[in-house]
Amino acid sequence: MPEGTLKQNKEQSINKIGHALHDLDPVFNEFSRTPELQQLAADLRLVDPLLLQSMYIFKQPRIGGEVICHQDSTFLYTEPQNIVGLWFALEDATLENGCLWAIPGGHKLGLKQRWRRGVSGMHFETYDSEPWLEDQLVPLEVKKGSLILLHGLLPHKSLANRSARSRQAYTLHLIDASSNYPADNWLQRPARMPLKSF
Ligand SMILES: O=C(O)CCC(=O)C(=O)O
Repeated sequence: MPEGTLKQNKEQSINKIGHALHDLDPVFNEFSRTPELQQLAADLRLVDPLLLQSMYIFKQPRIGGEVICHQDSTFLYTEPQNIVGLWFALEDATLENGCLWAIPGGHKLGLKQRWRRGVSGMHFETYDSEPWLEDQLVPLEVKKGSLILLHGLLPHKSLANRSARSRQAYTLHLIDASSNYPADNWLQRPARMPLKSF
């Protein structure tokens, strides 16, 4: 609303909470640092995994917004590009409440953009200005409790939630300690809060 008042209560207005729940909150720390997830990281050939960021995404009933097609490496760039996204469905994710969509094999198409910090602020650096072939996106409808693994280069999106049901998700992004995480990435940790492993 123009005057800054909320249309509905605060709990149903929050878009997402991030980006260090796994380090700041004991509940999310416990959820994110399990032997099973540590094994998953090893299976994904992350030799020395670091938990880079976490987000609680609410996708609220009726007002949950669209997330346009993107690659996570655009925002969380590493050299080499080995970031992995873990997307946990905390509720059933369906076509009606805005499930994820992804382009099968799209992680082989190369990085289109980087969101970089420059002298005058953040900007996109574009390597490939061709739009995503959105007709190749397929829906990833999943049950509550499912985990979707996202390669950092996989193009994915989610549509707006116009339904009466929320579509809550928790995401965690992992990198390998041996990869370079540039100082001009948007997300930076203060020195007093270094990234940690499992
Ligand atoms: O959960 C969603 O709707 C989209 C999340 C996503 O694409 C992301 O955080 O990179």
